[in-house]
Amino acid sequence: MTAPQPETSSAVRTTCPYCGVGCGVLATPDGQGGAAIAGDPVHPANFGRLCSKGSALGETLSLENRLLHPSLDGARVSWEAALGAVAGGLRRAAETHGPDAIAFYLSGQLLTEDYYVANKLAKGFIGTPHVDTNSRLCMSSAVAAHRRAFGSDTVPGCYEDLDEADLVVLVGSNAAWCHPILFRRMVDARTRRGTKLVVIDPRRTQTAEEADLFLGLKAGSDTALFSGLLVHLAEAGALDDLFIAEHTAGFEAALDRARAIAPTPAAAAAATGLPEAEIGRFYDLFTRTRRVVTAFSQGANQSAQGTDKGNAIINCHLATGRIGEPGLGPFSLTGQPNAMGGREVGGLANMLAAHMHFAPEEVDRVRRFWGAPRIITGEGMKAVALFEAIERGRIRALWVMGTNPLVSMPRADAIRASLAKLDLYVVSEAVSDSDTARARGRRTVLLPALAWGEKDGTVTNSERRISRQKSFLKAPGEARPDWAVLSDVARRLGHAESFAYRSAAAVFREHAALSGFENNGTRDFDIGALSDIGDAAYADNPPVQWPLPRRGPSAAKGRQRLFADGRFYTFDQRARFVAVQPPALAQGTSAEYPLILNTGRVRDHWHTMTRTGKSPRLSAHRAVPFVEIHPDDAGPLGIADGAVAAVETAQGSVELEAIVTDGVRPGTLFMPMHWSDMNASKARVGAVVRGVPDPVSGQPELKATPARARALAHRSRGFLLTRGPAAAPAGWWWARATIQGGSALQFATQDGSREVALTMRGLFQGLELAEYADHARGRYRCAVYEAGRLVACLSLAPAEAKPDWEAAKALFAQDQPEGPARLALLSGRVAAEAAGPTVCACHGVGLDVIAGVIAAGAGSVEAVGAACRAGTNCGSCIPEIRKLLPGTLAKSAA
Ligand SMILES: Nc1nc2c(c(=O)[nH]1)N[C@H]1C(S)=C(S)[C@@H](COP(=O)(O)OP(=O)(O)OC[C@H]3O[C@@H](n4cnc5c(=O)[nH]c(N)nc54)[C@H](O)[C@@H]3O)O[C@H]1N2
Ligand SMILES: Nc1nc2c(c(=O)[nH]1)N[C@H]1C(S)=C(S)[C@@H](COP(=O)(O)OP(=O)(O)OC[C@H]3O[C@@H](n4cnc5c(=O)[nH]c(N)nc54)[C@H](O)[C@@H]3O)O[C@H]1N2
Ligand code: SF4
Ligand SMILES: [Mo]
Repeated sequence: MTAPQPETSSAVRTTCPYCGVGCGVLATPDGQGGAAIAGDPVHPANFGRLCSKGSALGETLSLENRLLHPSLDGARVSWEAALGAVAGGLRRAAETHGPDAIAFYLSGQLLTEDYYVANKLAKGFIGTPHVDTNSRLCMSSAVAAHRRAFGSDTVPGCYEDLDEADLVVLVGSNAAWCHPILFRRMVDARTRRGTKLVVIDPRRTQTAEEADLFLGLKAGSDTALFSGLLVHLAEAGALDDLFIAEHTAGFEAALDRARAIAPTPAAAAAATGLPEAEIGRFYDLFTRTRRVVTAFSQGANQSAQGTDKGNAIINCHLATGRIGEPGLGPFSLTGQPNAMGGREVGGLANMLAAHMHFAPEEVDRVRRFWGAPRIITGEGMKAVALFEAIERGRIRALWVMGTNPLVSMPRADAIRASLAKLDLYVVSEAVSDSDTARARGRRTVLLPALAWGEKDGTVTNSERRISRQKSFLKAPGEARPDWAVLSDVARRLGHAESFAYRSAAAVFREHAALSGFENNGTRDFDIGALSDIGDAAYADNPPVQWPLPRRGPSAAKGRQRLFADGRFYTFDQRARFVAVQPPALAQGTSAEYPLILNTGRVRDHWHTMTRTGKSPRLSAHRAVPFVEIHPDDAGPLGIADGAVAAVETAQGSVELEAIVTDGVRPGTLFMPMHWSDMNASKARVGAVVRGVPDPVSGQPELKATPARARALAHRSRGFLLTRGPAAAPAGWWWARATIQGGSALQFATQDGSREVALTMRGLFQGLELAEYADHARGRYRCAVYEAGRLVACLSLAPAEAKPDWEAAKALFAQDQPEGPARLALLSGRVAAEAAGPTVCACHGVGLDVIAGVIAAGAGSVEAVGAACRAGTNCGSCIPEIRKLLPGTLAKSAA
């Protein structure tokens, strides 16, 4: 008899929970709550590769900071009591104020099954239209642009198009950091077939450093650039007249408008702030190259004119008939792992379900399918309006699921204050300490959700590919899948029959059936072929691309590209050109707020850091919240590189470490969105961002808030490393990061070395303190031992001589450092070889080491890898390594 295989012996095929690339992951559980992580070699998104975030998934699985039990107003309660409080609160809100006093705020990180049930419950059975999602902040302008152009929210192409393009234009996308595995496909295409890369971004990002042509345009001026391109295509005789005549409408009006915005390359140059010669090169490349993919992301979407940016891009593709064929097309890069799934189920306030909206026959169809007499008949409020309605007392019950709006929503301080007006505030979360989970309404219910590795369901990536996320870990504490919790609440509200799901597979079947219901090719989203997938087939379902109808040419096998036949989902099957509005630049800047604050992402953190913040590897690349500022602005303001500066807007203020760089345009600032009140004294992006919504999509402008900056004077700077997270004394500026073997605070303070020495002695009373002090020079270092074990260490210096922490971090990784290491901690001198700031997160290789091997003769990325392993695993740091090589330095300076 053979013993059953232990759980640890086989790898589970699942999908990375981070970005919309949707890489396949092989997770091999270790039987102790952890897992070994590898790329899935057969997944068509990544063919075995993973970026730094995906590779470090194993470091984020620990249960510390997890929400493990339901709670009511801060006290642990049973599921029974929590669900009773939710159902009771929803019922009361509906009875007293009407069902539309209830709102749901969902997330592109929910699985399709969770999303489907939430949407059905709210729109079909509770009868509130106010269901929106963080995808409003992410994809909604792309959705609106698709619908205006194609009549449907369809991404026409696929990843293979990036392999097969001769020109890839990236608009407002830092793909090297945000879609790293797709970016590697683009770079590979360059090596293989000479694909050219154009990057359009007001900031010289890591992606821009890799480009053949970088267009550092003025923030918000993209519509002028692409209007100028449309005019140029017309003048150069590069239009596809047949395609325009047979498959589109509205060309003349769009071209007239483009002529009004940017009649000549010179006009486009003036509007965008770019040299005319660069514009000429771009227009020329685009005109000459048939196989062009124009991929756009948040620099396009997160804009007060985001929908027009999308349509200005799509106009150029329609005008040249460059859509629906291999190697070309407009391509919206989705951000979250299931941004697409959310759109499929209809999670946005302006959708109903399964890519249906609110035409009477659509409402009727969904009503019949769901058996939902109370179904809503029109759009609800979009995120910005929805949260404003809470401030006005219009929304009385809010259920937040899988998102952290107190960090990620614009005007987040105002939102935080308004939550107190809610009669019911429900948060479904995987962690207990997110800013949103720690906030309070009049009645607050926290519901613990299963996290990645525990939950089970499907996600859809940027190329419409549906993949499985599978559970390979035990459900911790009392955490449950969101779809099951929603179904329980539905039952308590009297809808047991319609929510009698026994598994995620059952939910998926219903979702698939709705997509195919009375479809007959009239709706793009159709996965009817999966509507009776069995439990076993669902469990093993390989990644498939929709559409996947029961009948027709792509029946049951999926389709890579749409629109090859030139037929679109408008009533006359013609695509639409859109006459876009002229760009309105630097809106709202004034003498008081003369700068423009741009926001975005760093390579190794994911959003509000509730997961990546747990990984020492991922926390090493960028460990403090920062603001990038141009030397021309920093100089007069007295802001020095590395010092702490305040960034203030009409909405609020943050305090960040300044990086003085000509990578941002003069007059602009850039700060990352990741830090929250969990891990920094004052660095929540949402506190300062204004978020004017795009008039078409309702997506808020997150890349251009009027702002000012100011130097903040501190007496001392330092770091404190501890085994567990330490709290900084009140009044200090600080940021916390996870390090190997503990937690680190970087701080700035008005205290001098004497005061800090006293603080340390107070904090670590009774333990052995080894100290070095030079109070005359404001320096103090201290190592704290408990029975020989190093438990804390601190280094303090005058603010302008901020101590470097790399060496101390390396020593702290040892539990019981020996003599020389103990001395090094105090002397501040590095005993071991200096590594410098981490560049390669996978192998922990620092800048100094890489610079060293380059100085010693390593002349290529490959040679650097051979010499010190940097860049040899996930490759996310290759752009940074390339920048250190002598040849590229010259190129980027040009
Ligand atoms: N490492 C990492 N990767 C991620 C995420 C993460 O949190 N961390 N999040 C995922 C999610 S949800 C998303 S939505 C994607 C986002 O992926 P991206 O859109 O690539 O990332 P962002 O940094 O938000 O913004 C991209 C760029 O837009 C530029 N930009 C600002 N204003 C303008 C403008 O007016 N015009 C143009 N052309 N560009 C402009 C910014 O300078 C920035 O470099 O990343 C996904 N991947
Ligand atoms: N200023 C500025 N603001 C931005 C952006 C920007 O570029 N600039 N980008 C915007 C964009 S594109 C996005 S996508 C958003 C992202 O912003 P958020 O969605 O607010 O950020 P996350 O940190 O991803 O929050 C997801 C939360 O869901 C929890 N979670 C994870 N899995 C599950 C689950 O299965 N169930 C439940 N119930 N919870 C779960 C996580 O613990 C985490 O707290 O931010 C937006 N805000
Ligand atoms: S590119 Fe990185 S973060 Fe995105 S899905 Fe792949 S491994 Fe995950
Ligand atoms: Mo996003």
